[in-house]
Amino acid sequence: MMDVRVIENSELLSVSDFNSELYQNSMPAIFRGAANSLGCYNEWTLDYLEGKLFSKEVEVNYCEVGNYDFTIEGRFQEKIMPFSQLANLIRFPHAEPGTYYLQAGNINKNFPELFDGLCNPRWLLSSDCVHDRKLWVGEAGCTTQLHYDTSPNFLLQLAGRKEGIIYSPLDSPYLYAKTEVKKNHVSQVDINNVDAEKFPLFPRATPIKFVLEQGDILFLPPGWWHQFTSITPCINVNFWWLRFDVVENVGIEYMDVEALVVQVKKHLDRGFDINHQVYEGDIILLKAIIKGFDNLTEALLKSGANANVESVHYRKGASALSLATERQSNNIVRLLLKYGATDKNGEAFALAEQSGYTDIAELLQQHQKCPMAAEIS
Ligand SMILES: O=C(O)CCC(=O)C(=O)O
Repeated sequence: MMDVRVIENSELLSVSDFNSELYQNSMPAIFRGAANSLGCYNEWTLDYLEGKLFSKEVEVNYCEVGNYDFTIEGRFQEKIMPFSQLANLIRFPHAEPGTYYLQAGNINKNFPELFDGLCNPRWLLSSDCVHDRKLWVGEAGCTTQLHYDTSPNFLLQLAGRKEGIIYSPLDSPYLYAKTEVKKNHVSQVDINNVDAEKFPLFPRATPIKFVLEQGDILFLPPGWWHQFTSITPCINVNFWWLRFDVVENVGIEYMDVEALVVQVKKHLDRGFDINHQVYEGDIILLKAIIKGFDNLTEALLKSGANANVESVHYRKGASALSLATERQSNNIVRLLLKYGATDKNGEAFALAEQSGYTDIAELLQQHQKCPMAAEIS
């Protein structure tokens, strides 16, 4: 059995350490008490939610036996009821044998009453794109079936205690994802009652178990399998978010420009700005240049990235053109010129001359004399 990383003094974890130690290494972690230190969640009890949502009709799942596996027809029933009724079902023992769960309520769409009381986990930058905020309110004993998500997730434990079991994406061959479209992120295995004949490889998977306490935040990178069970009545909010980090994709150097334009467009359609800053503070175009990805640089320029952007991180004030020159990337210099880069104060030209990069110096000089030349050549 492995343990999840627990960060006790999460206020000491900077955004860039979060990025380099956890996000980029696909490493889950619990930030103890981090939701409490945000301040906005201290009131989030059942009474607080009832005050905000009293007579609002909400969709609640009722599950008599087993876990809430949405891929199994009839596993749970959906019931519409005022929130106050759900609150009472959670507060007081009831005659029904099963459990009630307001599961993954879409806050952005259905719960504007809660907007004022929400704030982002500290490691989300404004340039990250939160595309979903979900509300989870249920009794002890509610279990969400083992599955993974494709976006990074912050799960906030706002009331109660919840047990989590997670598995690395590397365990996927042992977790038997369903094969049907739209269900293939859900495991076929009931991990509390494993059918050993049907799932012989399951014992090779390594579970990581932990308990989320009131006030904790769990960071779950994309692709990590997870199943949660409420130990007591629980209130959770989770944030699914995205970063515009096509630059980090494995194998990107082999993709063609048009395929990358499609990827970039997907991010833009989700609300990203083409001049989105990565964690280090520079925009994505500069990162592509530094990494020497000609194809991605072209895709970003084609999609409207600013060819004259200046760095704040790699070398403060350096232009995209100077950074490409420093790296002796003739192709990228040519591309930047084609998409409107200008050599402010002749900095890139001086750099090319000093470093003996005669091809680039010539390109820059030619362009200065005749801006169309770089495009023609
Ligand atoms: O808390 C739960 O029941 C499930 C939460 C979950 O699946 C998630 O945050 O992705």
